[in-house]
Amino acid sequence: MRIITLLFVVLMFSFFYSFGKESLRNNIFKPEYTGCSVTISSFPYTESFVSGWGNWTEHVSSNIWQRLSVATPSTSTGPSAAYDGSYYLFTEASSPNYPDKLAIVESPCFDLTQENEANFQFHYHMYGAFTGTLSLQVSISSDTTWTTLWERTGEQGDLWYQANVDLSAYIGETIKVRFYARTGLSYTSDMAIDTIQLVTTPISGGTTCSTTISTFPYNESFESSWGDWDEEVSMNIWQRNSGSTSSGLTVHLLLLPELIIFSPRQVVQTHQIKQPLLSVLVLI
Ligand SMILES: [Ca+2]
Repeated sequence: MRIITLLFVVLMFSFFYSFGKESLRNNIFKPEYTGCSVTISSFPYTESFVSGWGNWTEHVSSNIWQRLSVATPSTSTGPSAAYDGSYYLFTEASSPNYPDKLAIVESPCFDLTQENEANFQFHYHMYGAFTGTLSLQVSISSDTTWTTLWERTGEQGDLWYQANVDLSAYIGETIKVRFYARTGLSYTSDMAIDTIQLVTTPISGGTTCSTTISTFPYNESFESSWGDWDEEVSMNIWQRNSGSTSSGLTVHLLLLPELIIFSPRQVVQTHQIKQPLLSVLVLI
């Protein structure tokens, strides 16, 4: 009987200890709505963190999101420089900020009540063997619910990528967005963001048809030019070439969706990594 009683006490202690830890965790990282201290209603909106954090704020004083102008302190993770200008924000994943530590940085509010179109653009950098997850979430200002609109998990290569997120579903609302990051299993999880924009016009090159092909079969071999293919704005990663590439260690391998090239009717998805071997294009 004593043994049964002892087991019961241990089980109850274990339950309340776990519950307490989870409750504490939820309190610390409670995703509550924090109001609109600043509301942006003039577009296009741009923030490159040139002179500070702009109107972006870290949500829970976790001090994981940091503003930096040089390479992140740890090797083999994080960018070596900003995408634009000198400064960017990144998750400092060095101890004690891993594993699985939550870091949130929130935008000001954006008034979309007078707009007919809205696209959110940003550059992100996720380099490191144990890179965690970076999400972009949105909330209507009168709501406490956050909806994930974009998400990447794991290493994406030592590159800055551009993400374009359609906010047309939020036309007529005042919204706030936030970057919701979870660090990975080690310090090699420095995830960075830079050059954030909210534009109320169609995204250049991505959503409009500069040329429409209506005669088939269609063929493009890039012999004399790019044809009617365009690289997405400011990427400058795709290049037209003959012969071998200048480096034998750079290849393109399909791994995750990343809009790089737009044709009149097709989108090419590609992912660039540092390991050599293979080059694949997939049309969807
Ligand atoms: Ca910048």
